Amino acid sequence: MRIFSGIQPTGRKHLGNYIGAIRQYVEGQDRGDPAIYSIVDLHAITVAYEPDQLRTNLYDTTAALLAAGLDPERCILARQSDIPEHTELCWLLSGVCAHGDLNRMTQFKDKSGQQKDLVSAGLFIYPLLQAADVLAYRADEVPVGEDQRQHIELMREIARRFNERFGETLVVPEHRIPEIGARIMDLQEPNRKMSTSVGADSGRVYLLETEKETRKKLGSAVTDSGREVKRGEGKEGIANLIGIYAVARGVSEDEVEAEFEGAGYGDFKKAVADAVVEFLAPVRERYPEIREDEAEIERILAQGAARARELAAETLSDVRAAMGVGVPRS
Ligand code: AQP
Repeated sequence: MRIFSGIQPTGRKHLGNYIGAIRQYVEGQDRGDPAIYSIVDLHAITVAYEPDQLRTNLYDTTAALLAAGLDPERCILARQSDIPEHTELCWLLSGVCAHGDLNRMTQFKDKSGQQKDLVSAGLFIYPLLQAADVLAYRADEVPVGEDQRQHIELMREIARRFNERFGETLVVPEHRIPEIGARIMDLQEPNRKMSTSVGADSGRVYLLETEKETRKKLGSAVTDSGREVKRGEGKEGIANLIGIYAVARGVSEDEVEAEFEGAGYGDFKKAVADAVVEFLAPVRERYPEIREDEAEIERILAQGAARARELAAETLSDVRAAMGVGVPRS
């Protein structure tokens, strides 16, 4: 089974990214044959950004993934822009991707509204590049958080349409969305997902911040006027904390409710903070040493790119042949 997922080198990764995506990557590296993880720098240029900052963020994100447990000997870890097959396939697939489908993408609607100076064409075709990222490897499975469901549906549709038009060439991938923690909510506005670009810092726990900061944010997470540690109508804040605690401790949400029956919100929040601090401690401990060695990060990415390119080139050769593009195969 081939696994592929991409993660943007944008800003500092948060608990939502860790629970929804990164933790699944680590688990997938022994199931994947292979598991391919891409730091998708070409996606990050679709909104306003600084070139120097992009490079720094790329090292930060790669080091965070390694610190989280990705092992370059057990998976392929590569930088998207090192593999030109992604962008070539994006263009080739544009012939079977409906403009109307891209127009319906809710992430584009949300993100285009946030842009101050320019809504780039790249932001509009972002899901098409994402489809190319996955389809280039004929991946069977794509681990992502809930917010990516619509994009995965689109890439499935693109693969199906390609195969109908040009013959069976691409694999129609399945998403892998975690049962608990698929949508970690903002701690201050629990009706909205925890996000890199929207909301105050106090609403997101960063993967790499101090224990003190994490405790403070979880301690002041918005709850409700009730008392019971239970999920339910109007209890989005508590439900979010129940999900976070369940993931951090590796138990079910029902078990969390049973454990905290009769406890107050204050005690519960303290327990959540303890659990999250312990959950993230190994990543935080390993990170500084890994991040320091940029030459080693580049070596790992180059090794990953070489392996990834071999796989992507095979698909591209078949796609070109099926589409009647380029020199005919002998
Ligand atoms: N709140 C979340 N809960 C669970 N999973 C989440 N993901 C993102 N937010 C949550 C998952 O993280 C992966 C990486 O996402 P990305 O590469 O798109 O990173 P990003 O855009 O920098 O992160 P955000 O927070 O999603 O940014 P905004 O909100 O600014 O767009 C994906 O698998 C995603 O599902």
